[in-house]
Amino acid sequence: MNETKKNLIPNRKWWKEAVVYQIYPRSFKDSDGDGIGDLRGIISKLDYIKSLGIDVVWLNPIFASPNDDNGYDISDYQTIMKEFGTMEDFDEMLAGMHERGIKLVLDLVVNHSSDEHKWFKQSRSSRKNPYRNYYHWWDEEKGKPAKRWSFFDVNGDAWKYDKATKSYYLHYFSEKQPDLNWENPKVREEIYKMMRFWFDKGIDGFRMDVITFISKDTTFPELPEKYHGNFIQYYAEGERRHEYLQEMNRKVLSWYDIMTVAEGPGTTTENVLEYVAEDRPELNMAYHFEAIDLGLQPPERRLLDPNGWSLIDFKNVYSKWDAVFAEKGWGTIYLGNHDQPRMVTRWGNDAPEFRELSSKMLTTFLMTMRATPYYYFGDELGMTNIKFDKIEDYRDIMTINLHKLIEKEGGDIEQLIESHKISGRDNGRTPFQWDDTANAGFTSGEPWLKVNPNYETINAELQEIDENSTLNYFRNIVKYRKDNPVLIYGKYTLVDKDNPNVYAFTRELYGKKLLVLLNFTEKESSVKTYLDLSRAKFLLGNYPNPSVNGTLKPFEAVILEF
Ligand code: TEU
Repeated sequence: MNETKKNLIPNRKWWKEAVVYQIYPRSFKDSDGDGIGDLRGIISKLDYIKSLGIDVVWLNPIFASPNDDNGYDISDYQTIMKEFGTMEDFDEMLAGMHERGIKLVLDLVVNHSSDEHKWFKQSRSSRKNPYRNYYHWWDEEKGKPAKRWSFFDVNGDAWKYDKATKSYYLHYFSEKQPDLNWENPKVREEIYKMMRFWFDKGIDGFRMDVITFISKDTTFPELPEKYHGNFIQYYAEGERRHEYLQEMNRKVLSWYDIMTVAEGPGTTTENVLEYVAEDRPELNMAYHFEAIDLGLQPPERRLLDPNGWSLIDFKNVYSKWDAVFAEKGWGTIYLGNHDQPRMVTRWGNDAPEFRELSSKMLTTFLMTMRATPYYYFGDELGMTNIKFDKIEDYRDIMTINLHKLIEKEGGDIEQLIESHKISGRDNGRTPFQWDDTANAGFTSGEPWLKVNPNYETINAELQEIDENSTLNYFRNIVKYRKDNPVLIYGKYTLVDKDNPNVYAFTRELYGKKLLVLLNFTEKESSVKTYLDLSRAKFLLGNYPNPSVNGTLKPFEAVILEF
């Protein structure tokens, strides 16, 4: 597309045109042999990251933490986690990214802190302490507080009794992750000050952890009936959430050229624009769970019903989410992250004959939708779930504590273990597979989480030299997206919507029309496009001999132009 036409596109923004690459620092590259990835490890791989063609790196939390939840429990927001390195390492890493034209987004975890944060230590020390009000306390004289569900608690209880002051404190996540009290203006000011510290250092944005949960009704009433069975929705509907985000925007975000993305559990197509419409203004983007949770019943336990979803549901969800942003706001798209299993195992097929094909097909999906793609490190290699069959192999507090909880309930442990082979979070956290040397070249020590034994055949080194590898496919399609604004801004239209096997859609912009065909099954499948395919030009696909007649080979992906 020529520059004049490009200039006609309204509301262009760098973060709409970006491909975000998410790195889980603990598992990317270890530089000092302690078995834990670190910032110097990332520095040593900056040229690899650059070679992918991505624009933005999002790093999971890198701040001081006792690591009850791998850094999502922060004890000091302005210090680097000791396992990850020092502030000098951070500065060098940021400069190295910027030199290469890569932006850096950090994780903002401010719904809760660690119980080892100095604020909480003060807060729990006495009812009269000036920091008392930084967290949510319920004094025992008031009786037992109304039930709040915790994601990670061994009893599922978000209230923890603290003997020192004879009160309960609130923790939606683990008991080492007490929820901060956003109703207290001092807490908000502390957070804004900390955010400015990082922006002044030059970072390019924040991914905001469970930011939808920050506002709470501090009278803590019984959970209203309509939320029974869906407490996530309740947590995400705190009355003052938008007031806080608008204040944050006014006082911090609007002063910098940065991007923001809400982790948005509980966001729906009905309310997402309240977070991301330009005229609010609050945040730039949000990511939802409606698609990624398909088949998980209930989502907070990640028990999988393999027949609990169909491709039709999947298409409906993505189409509905595309439509929301027709006039305002902007979407996100992802199929994997550190809270999710590996994309190819969950949404494709990780058997040897289909792994590469289905990885490439899913990558094609992510790179051709009208939304900013968030691509999870290792998916470019087609890394697969490790599928632990015993609880002892897990390191994730979520799986470990769910195991304890279900055991206490006398529930079905077998179902948990089997489901978590597909849905467990540690599947997406195994070390990056660099080469076929010991520990996949990730560490010279003992890795903190087992390396997937398939590293001998699935690794970056082998894929570098194979022009048809999933790695090189990813590089090509990233470049292709960036060179073709129709894939970024073009109108999306679902085609053959009732087709149970093929996801087909068109993208159109200023006279250019692309048709994307994705076979989500291991069978040959046909699609009715109502377009004259004989006129189409083949642009890109995952087979050397692409199908151009509407009948697709197993997991085939093709992009055609009209
Ligand atoms: O995740 C929030 C969280 O629990 C989501 O995974 C979601 O609410 C759930 O899957 C519903 O299906 C964030 C981080 O991404 C995660 O790693 C942390 O453990 C958690 O917050 C606590 O900080």
